[in-house]
Amino acid sequence: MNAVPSQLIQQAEQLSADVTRPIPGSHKIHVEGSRPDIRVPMREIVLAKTPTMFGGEENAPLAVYDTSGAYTDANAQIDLARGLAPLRAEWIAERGDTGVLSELSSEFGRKREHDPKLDAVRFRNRPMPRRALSGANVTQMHYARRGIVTPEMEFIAVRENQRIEAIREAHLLRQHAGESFGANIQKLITPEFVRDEVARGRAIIPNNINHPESEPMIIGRNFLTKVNANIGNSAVSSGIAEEVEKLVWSIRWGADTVMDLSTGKHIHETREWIIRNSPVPIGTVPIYQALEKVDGRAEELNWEIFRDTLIEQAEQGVDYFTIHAGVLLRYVPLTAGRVTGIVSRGGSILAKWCLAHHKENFLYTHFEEICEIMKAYDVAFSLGDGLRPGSIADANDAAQFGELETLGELTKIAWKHDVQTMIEGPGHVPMQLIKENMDKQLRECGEAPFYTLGPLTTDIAPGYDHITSAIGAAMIGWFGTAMLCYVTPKEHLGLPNKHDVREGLMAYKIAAHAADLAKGHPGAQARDNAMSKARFEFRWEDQFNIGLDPERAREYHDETLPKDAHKVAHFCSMCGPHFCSMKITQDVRDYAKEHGVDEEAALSEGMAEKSAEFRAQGAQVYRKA
Ligand code: IRN
Ligand code: FE2
Repeated sequence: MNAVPSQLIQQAEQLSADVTRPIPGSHKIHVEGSRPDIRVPMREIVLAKTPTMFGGEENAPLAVYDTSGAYTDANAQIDLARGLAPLRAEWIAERGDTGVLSELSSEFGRKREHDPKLDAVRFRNRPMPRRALSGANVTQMHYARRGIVTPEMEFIAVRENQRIEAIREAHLLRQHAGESFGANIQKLITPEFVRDEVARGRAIIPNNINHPESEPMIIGRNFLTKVNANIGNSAVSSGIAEEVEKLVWSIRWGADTVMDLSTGKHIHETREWIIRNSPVPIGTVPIYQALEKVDGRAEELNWEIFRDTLIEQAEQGVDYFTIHAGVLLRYVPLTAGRVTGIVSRGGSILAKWCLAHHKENFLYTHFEEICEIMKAYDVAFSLGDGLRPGSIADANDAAQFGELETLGELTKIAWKHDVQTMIEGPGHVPMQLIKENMDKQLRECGEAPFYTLGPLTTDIAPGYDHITSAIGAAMIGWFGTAMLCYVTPKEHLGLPNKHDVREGLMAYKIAAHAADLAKGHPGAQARDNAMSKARFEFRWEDQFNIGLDPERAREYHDETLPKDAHKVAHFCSMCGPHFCSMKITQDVRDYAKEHGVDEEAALSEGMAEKSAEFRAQGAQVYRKA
């Protein structure tokens, strides 16, 4: 084991104030479940009153889903070298089906390659690493299938609903606005519904028993659409400190899970720091570390090295593994005629191995043994799309769909072991071919959750691939994809920095939320309604704070109207004071009240007046979006 320089550790002990600054206009709240240790985090946005003749009408605070963990909680004491509080430790221990690793014999018959005692830092909050007792299966799917509702499932039900008041508020607004949208808004998510979805494999709860610091979340198409952010160092950049910062930065902007794709130095230590300080599930691609262990020579990989890597990472607490077990020897020649060949890192490593040995992919031939490891820690599968298209020209071809069929076959094997499974998807796909991907995935993989990378809907915009791909992500999310893997503006160009991570996440939060609205997820509409109402009532502060990025919204408003007085003004610089459509509508309503006419009549009268005013000024009016 190579030692980690102490200055790397010291840097990692502090976070810059930049990543932990408070999120404006809101504070963290916790909603209690049926027992006091189920405390579901949400962010409550405090709203101003609606101005009325008698001083104002209250607007109920808005509770929104929050992924940022303790980092935005004013009361939390964060010490990175101690690690986050292990909030699930009790739930895991009380099930009585796991034991402390150091007291168990090694069931997987290997000598421990990584001795935790050698770790440079021991995280004081971390409970002793555990594993399932011999013969036990500790997956949430296993509990679900036996009818057990776990505290994790209840936590998720509360979290997905975003508080009962928000739902009621949405219902009221719906009555107000007519029945045209949000038909499902009254449907509440219950713990029993969560259990049922997990039992039938339509949703997964990625939470390794060795990551008790995580706040339970669910990935499935009948729940809020989730977003994943990729971080991780490479041989040419980043240390441990930067990776912990990227984690905290990602969850601040709404990442529901984070994947550590490190391939550089100190992979084990970097991952340890990330997991111990992460309130969201962490995913990895274990073949990357296995490849490091054979100095980058793919043909020297073998099952034993891979298995030991899986166990090492499972003991650390990785919540889901990307496993490229569908890259079969016979599919590799199908990529020969492609414009961009194989673009998946993991896929290309395994294709190289298969060709070098002229043997079947060892992840495929050892799949049941992998399942045995997964169920001893409750690590979920993210079955990798090693043959995804890397260009518009290659979309939906024989190699891609052949692999998808194999992933369907593997899903059934994983389910036989009650191992939670999701399926990775493309890539680059033009809009007219996206639906076919979703339909085929649901059919082949028995409705296991789909987790897609975009897809990018065109190849011609390097520098803007967060946009080319968010278009595809919104579509496929609407069709039923459960989690969207973000793409940053640096895609195809370089390793993303903090700015890129924020831009990528915003694009994907928009795509995910647009999909939730279209699907009528309970609670999604409430935030839009609150925003629309604030906008109509010129509550500028509220408009900034309800948004996905309050800081950006305020900054843009400040550019032209920086004064405090402007934050209550009944116009903005887009149309100016005389041409604001919302202001005009309000004038029309006042006019109607004053003159005792109905709104429609007032509207035509009012508009005629405004049109005269407009012609008199000869100004140019920009249409508002
Ligand atoms: C998601 C869907 N398809 C691929 N992904 C992600 O792409 C995967 O989860 C991982 O984070 C990243 C790189 O995977 P490859 O290139 O090794 O397949
Ligand atoms: Fe690409």
